[in-house]
Amino acid sequence: MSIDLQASIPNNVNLAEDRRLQRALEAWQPNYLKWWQDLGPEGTPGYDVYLRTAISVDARGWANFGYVKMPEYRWGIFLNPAQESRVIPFGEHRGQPAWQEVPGEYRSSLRRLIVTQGDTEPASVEQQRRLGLTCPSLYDLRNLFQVNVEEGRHLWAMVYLLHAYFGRDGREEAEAMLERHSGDAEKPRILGAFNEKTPDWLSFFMFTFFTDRDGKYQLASLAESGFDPLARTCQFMLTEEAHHMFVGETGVGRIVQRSCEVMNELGTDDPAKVRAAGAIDLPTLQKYVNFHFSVSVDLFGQETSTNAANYFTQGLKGRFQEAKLDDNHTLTDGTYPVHMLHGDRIELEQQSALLAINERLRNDYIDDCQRGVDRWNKIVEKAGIGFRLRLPHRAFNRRIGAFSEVRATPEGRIVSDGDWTHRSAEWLPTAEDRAFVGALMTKPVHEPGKMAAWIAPPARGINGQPVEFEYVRFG
Ligand code: BYC
Ligand code: FE
Ligand code: FE
Repeated sequence: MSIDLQASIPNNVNLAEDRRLQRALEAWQPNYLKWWQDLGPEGTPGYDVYLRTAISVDARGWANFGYVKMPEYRWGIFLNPAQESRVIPFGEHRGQPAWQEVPGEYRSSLRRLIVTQGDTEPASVEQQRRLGLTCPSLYDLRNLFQVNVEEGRHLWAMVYLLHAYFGRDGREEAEAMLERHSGDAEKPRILGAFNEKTPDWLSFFMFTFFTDRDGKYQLASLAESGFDPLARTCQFMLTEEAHHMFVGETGVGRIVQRSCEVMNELGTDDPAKVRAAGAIDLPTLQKYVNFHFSVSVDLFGQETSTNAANYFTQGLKGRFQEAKLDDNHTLTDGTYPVHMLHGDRIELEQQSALLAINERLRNDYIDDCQRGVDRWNKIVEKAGIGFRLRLPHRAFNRRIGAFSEVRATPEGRIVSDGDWTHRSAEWLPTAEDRAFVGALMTKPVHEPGKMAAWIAPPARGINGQPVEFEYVRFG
């Protein structure tokens, strides 16, 4: 299934045959481009970037690599091919034909899910806006821009659904996507993590590891939706998402590797000496893990949620890999163990499986994060260093859900406000830590193949190109 790249809005949904929709999207497009210019990667319109562009949505090779100026990137609307006679896979409508139009009674719920998803995409581009100015290499700069243009396309994916299926209020929601901004006091982005800053490259790699991974799990749940256009849109977005998590995992992994090399060269595990040698000490990396993990687990919502239960029963949002789960896919009885707060103790408690949908997805997510952390620890182990990175307890530093009411250590012990104030500098990046990391990254590295001192080179380049390939030309 190939994409019409020559159309003013590249697509594989026969946009040319729907003049009303085409006009509506063509009216939105200039606003999008203005937003990209104002709040997308700063100072980059003239750059030629070696980018991957989707040209087909089938499994065999959908990507085309070449130099592109980002404002000319082929943003568009790409859905996975329709599955013949697909049925709703879960909930009370299970087994009925998947919806090709929005069911009237679920209109506002669906719109809300699509808006929440869509809002995160431009938010992340805004958060990453200035990182290009301090890139550690051309290879990394190119990866940042690849992530940025794809998040821009993910916004297109949701805006298409709003315009195509939600009439006037869909159009208004599409406009509002470009009016809310990350960290804006008056009109912030919807979800907490997307109003945090991504001020430096360590934060960027942590963000793409932890927060883009929330994207993976949320998109996978929406890819099960009984509303077929949403399911197909999200299925294709997931193919792009994999690269974002690759950038995060290998980015942090290369920093870990460089830190270990410096420790071994100097024969020390003294953080001050590692810092003085221009690398990031492992305890500081741990604090960044603690921060980004905790704001990302918040993105899964409350431990027990009637919203999530309704989305599931109504057939709008499923579970991760729904088809692989061995139950009746309606969850009318069934229980699920949930971490609950009892006074100052955290205990696993059986709850209605239906109410526990968010917690279940959070568990799938945490398991996946743990696998990545294990791979980072392999690097440390191989270097012969005793330190291990760890995910903090899910109760640590929460703002959403039951644990937002208490203070918990990274080990999951509830402590007093006084203890927290006293000790949180051991657990979360301090202003001084952030200043140190920021100061390491004041100058960009633009020489092909060269890396900043705080990060090891990647194992290989992009698309079979060497690491020293000229991934970005500044023109
Ligand atoms: N911040 O019943 P609950 C991505 C609100 S990332 C602020 O648990 P629900 C990407 C909640 O709205 C993926 N508010 O909520 C990554 C509710 O409000 P009301 C993004 C929050 O609905 C990197 C109330 O608290 N996609 O793609 O079950 C780069 C009660 O909570 C937060 C999606 O999120 C929060 N963190 O669950 C680029 C998928 N959490 O009803 C892109 C769509 C909860 O009291 N969204 N609240 O007014 C959803 O499925 C759900 O909205 C959530 C929340 C899972 C987020
Ligand atoms: Fe995305
Ligand atoms: Fe992403």
